[in-house]
Amino acid sequence: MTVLAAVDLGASSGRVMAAHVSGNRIGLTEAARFPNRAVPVRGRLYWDVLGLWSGVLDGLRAVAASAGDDTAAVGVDSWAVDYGLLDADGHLLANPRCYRDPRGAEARAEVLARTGAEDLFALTGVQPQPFNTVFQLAAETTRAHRLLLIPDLLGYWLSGEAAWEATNASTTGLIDQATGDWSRDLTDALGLDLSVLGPITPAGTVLGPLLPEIAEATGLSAATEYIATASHDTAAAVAAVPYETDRAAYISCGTWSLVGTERDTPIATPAALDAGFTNERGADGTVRFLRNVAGLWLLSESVDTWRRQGTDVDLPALLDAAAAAERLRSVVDPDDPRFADPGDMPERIRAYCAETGQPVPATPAETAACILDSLALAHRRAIEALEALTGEAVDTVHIVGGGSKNTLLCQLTADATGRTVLAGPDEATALGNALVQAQALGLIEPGPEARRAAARASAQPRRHEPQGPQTPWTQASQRLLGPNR
Ligand code: ADP
Ligand code: LRH
Repeated sequence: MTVLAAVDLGASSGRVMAAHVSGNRIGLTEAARFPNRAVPVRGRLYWDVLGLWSGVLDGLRAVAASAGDDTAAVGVDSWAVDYGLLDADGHLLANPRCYRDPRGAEARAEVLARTGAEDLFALTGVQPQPFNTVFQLAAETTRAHRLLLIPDLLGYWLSGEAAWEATNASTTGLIDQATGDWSRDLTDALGLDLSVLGPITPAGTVLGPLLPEIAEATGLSAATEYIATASHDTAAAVAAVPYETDRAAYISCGTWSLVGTERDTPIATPAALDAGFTNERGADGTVRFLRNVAGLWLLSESVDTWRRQGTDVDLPALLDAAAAAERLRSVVDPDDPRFADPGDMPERIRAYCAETGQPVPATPAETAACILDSLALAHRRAIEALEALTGEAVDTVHIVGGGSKNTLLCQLTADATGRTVLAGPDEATALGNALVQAQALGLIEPGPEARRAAARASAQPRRHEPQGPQTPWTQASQRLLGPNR
């Protein structure tokens, strides 16, 4: 049986999965998992990319130990927008900055003052969020030879080949959506050095075998290929959605909730800009029209805070207690900028509730209930905006990623949206990463339809039907979020 190693680096954890391909079905086994978190130093926020690299090598060793020469290929995906800069000899110049680092917001204001938000959105199709690569790069002073997005950086270390994979490149805010290539007009206008970027590589390109020293260090065969898979984690997750109808939306739910659909053409209108939507590229060049909702970040930061303060919190027990708590007692807008930085999330939630005249969540259970009710409302807001902007009705919502294991959030999303929720796969990103690799090797037929059939064959989603009246959700939504937010 052919095995593919799918390396998936999320903002909260990295994992290496062994993907066993049999016919058009892929089964995943976890070879390694390691925590990931941004590291603050002197007011800056970095990723420990070398710690992640060590975790990846450990994981590849574990794949080699179990699958040996059956391992045909390796592919890496990660969160979007962040990058490492290399010198002319190919060495890393500094630790990559985390997208939550404060520098992007200031540069964003300066760039938008020059380009205008609507014009920049019309050019790139990318929602001007402070963390976009374009704003981070505008804040850089370092002179570099090359810029590689995180998965391309790890791919370079594994294979020796530099690539600029298309799905992740599409998140940078540096691409002209009309041509699909880096926008020279934009980089010239902003004084950015286009020479640090290279040709865009389509998802599913075989870059070549692993470097001999990597094969030796991991025990993988020297014939193992490195594949530029759909390297944006959200693109990989969307590539693994087990669609049952063509009126379905997805929520790729982990640190973020990415709520959207796949389309043939972008929507880069002022209305889409105002509603917070972005146009990213899918594995087959489709448009992933989606909105970033803050996601389970609020919960994971809360759990970290309680642990730092000496209260050990068990996630399943916390979710049971949140399920038993009163619904919609207090709600927050998860996308309020005050929740974007790492820190004491429960305190910020208490302050928000006090300011808005709502009961202040006192216990972890009440806080978790507030977060999950609020996320369900934010999911509803995004689905409604999606329908309004696309003119297409959504009857089913697929929740994929780690958040699909949160049965309470899935049920609340069904209740709040009034739509069927299909939950899973929870490792959709690794599955999509492996599906794109399998197609690149000809193990699965090419094209989106064959991949969707393989995604369906590989996943058994859990069904949540909406329960209870819609009215409390509608009222909470209007009260707090406003009709169009
Ligand atoms: P990322 O890729 O952004 O790091 P994941 O897709 O791995 O995120 O999802 C991580 C989130 O999934 C966690 O923050 C947690 O809230 C949720 N999660 C993980 N395991 C479980 C579980 N067993 N039950 C409920 N939620 C879970
Ligand atoms: C999710 C994700 C998302 C981006 C964000 C920076 O992990 O890739 O799609 O917007 O990280």
